[in-house]
Amino acid sequence: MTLYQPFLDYAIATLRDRLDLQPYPIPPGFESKSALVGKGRHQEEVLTTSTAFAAPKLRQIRAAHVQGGNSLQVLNFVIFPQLNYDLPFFGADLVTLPGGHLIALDMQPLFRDDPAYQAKYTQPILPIFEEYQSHLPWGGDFPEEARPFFSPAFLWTRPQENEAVETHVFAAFKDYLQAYLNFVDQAQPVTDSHALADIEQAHLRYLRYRAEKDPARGMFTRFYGPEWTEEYIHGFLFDLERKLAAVN
Ligand code: DBV
Repeated sequence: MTLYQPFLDYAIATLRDRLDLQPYPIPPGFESKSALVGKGRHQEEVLTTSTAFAAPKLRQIRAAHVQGGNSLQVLNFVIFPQLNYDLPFFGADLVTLPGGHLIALDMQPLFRDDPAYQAKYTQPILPIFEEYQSHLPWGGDFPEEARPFFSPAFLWTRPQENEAVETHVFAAFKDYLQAYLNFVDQAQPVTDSHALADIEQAHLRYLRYRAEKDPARGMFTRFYGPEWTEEYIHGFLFDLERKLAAVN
């Protein structure tokens, strides 16, 4: 059992329980990828597996799980709503590297500075955020240009111990996911054409940023090469532009 497998198992079981899950296609060759990394007795297999679903109101629910031994574990889990809902993105980036853990967990807003949007999608999360802040203090240094994509309830922390991940981070992950699914339950379709255009722009802004700045690009390129990596990023992890191009 690896550090983030229980997170992924919990997420899938919860999604099955609360949503009408449908399959979502993973491009051939990207469901599972492995490479041998390092030399001699430091050699280690690095396995990356992908999971994806769709559901009513949710365009793509997807996870990338990297397992490369005790000092390399990643679960990147994102939910992209359909473009006719004003729902935020559910974003979890759970990263374990030789230097420790790096945890990012948020309902990433479409419209960061809109007070009505904050009242709807951030205020209800603040009590959960505050509950975990004492155990999971602010993680410090953070790319300034990423700030518009995170809410005031952004849980960003760098715990040293596995135990903090297995207890507090896991509990926070569960609470954020349940709260997100409450938002999904309540969401009503948007029909106003101006509002729809704003939502599409917000999705594209987010997605272009993440595809361009993906902090895992260097790691994936080292393990699996540049071709596989670019196709994984644009064809699976952040695929909206491809999907829009395919229908237009
Ligand atoms: N991050 C991803 C995907 C990953 C992934 C798809 C599948 O978006 C992993 C893998 N994140 C990953 C790795 C690192 C980080 C770091 C491997 C470590 C990179 C390294 O140190 O070499 C949140 N993730 C980070 C960082 C942040 C995030 C802020 C630190 C990066 C830095 O300090 O420069 N999540 C990440 C992010 C956004 C988000 C930037 C922006 C919207 O949603």
